[in-house]
Parts: sequence; C-alpha cells; structure tokens
Amino acid sequence: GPFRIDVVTIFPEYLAPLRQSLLGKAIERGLVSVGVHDLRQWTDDVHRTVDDAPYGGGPGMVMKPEPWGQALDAVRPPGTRLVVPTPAGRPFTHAMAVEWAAEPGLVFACGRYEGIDQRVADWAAEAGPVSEVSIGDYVLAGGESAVLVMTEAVTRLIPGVLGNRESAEFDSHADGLLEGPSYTRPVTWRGHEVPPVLLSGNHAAIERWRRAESLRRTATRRPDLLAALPEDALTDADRAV
Ligand code: 6GU
Repeated sequence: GPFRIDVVTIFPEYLAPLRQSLLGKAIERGLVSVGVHDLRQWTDDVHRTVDDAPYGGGPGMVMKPEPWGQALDAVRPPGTRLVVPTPAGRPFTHAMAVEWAAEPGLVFACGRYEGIDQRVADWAAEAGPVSEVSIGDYVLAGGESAVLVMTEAVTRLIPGVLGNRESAEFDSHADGLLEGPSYTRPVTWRGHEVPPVLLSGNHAAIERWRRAESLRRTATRRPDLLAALPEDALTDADRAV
C-alpha cells in the first residue's frame, strides 16, 4: 500500500502544503497517503486544553500528556515510527530520510510552547521507534514547518515519487558530499562564462571536473562532512584536489 503519513498538531491548516506539488502528485498517484489531525479532538474539557504550566516552574507552557496518549492510540499503528520535531532533538539527516523512506509510514507529533511532556515519548517508545529530531541549529515556534521539511526529504525517496529526470541518487548528501555548480544556456551571460570543460564533449573529463568541484565546495562550505567520510571514500585523485 501507499506510504502513510499522519500528523497530529494544534494547527492542522499549517500542513495544507503537504497536499501540494510533488507530494500532492504522489498522493494523487496512490504512492503516499496523508492524514492531518487536530490534537484538540482528543481533549475532554470545554476549553479543549492542551497545555499547562511546567512542574518545577519556569516560563512557557508544556503540552499535557493525556490528549497525546489518546491521539497516538487512535492514529499510530503499533511499530510505526513516531517522529517528534524539537530543537532539542538529534539532527535530522539524509541518512535518516533514506532509512525512514523504507518503512511503512511515519507519525509526526507537533509540539508547541515549551514542548510535550517527556512521558509521551517515553511511553510511545514501548510500542515502536521514537525519533526526537531537530532540523537545524535555530529555534522554530513549533514543529509544523519541520514536518513539511522532513516529509519532503523522505517522500521524494519513495520509489515512483521522483521521475527518472530528477533522480535522487546524485543529490547533494546522497554520497556524503555537496553537489557542485550547474549551468545551462546561454554559454555567455552578462560577462560570465560556462566552464569550457562542460562544452568539451569529453565525458570522462566532465566527470572528473564535477567530482573536483564537489570536493572543493564541500571542503569550503562543509568541512565537517569531509571529515566524516569513511576512510575509503576518497581516491588518490580526490586527495590531489
Ligand atoms: Cl524540529 N522544532 C522546533 N520547534 N524548532 C526547531 C526544530 C524543530 N529544529 C530546529 N529548530
């Protein structure tokens, strides 16, 4: 069946872009299915309360565990990965996107305020994998935009979602390096030229040049990625760049 994505949030309309563009096409074609759920449907009080003051004191509000328990009972099939976006999470990476895309689906729990009572993630881990993840070193108001980011990174790796023309195998990060620059017509634009090797017709020379540009760009912009490559990832020719 389709790759199943469920999102629980207090701002369901924020997830409308999930049905647009590449993911919208994948839904239409039956490759992906999406459910967006308002957490407040699992509250019991007239005020539909989802948050409360933190034990121990301090600023902000914490999301109460009871609505989350009922929400996950309703939408999370046992064994399905629960993803909790949080600035206090492990960094989300392309390698995680690859791993998650091979699973049957994902459930996202979007926190607001100062996050969700920690017992929700602790309890949820008894029924399947739980990933508390961050999309970068900055603070967002809530997890909803991070869910848009992660669902796009994951679903474009699902077989059939991308066409052959936009294949994922040569993307930045797929081999641990950044992609080098790309060019199209015209050959001269406002005094700037396309690198002549790309016009040479020499496919071996073009591949060597692209590899060198990829290495140079990664060394300049992301030296941490170069340092993290496995020992055998670089050839002698690579090291000469
Ligand atoms: Cl996943 N959530 C929030 N609220 N802030 C973030 C984040 C996630 N990743 C970076 N900052």
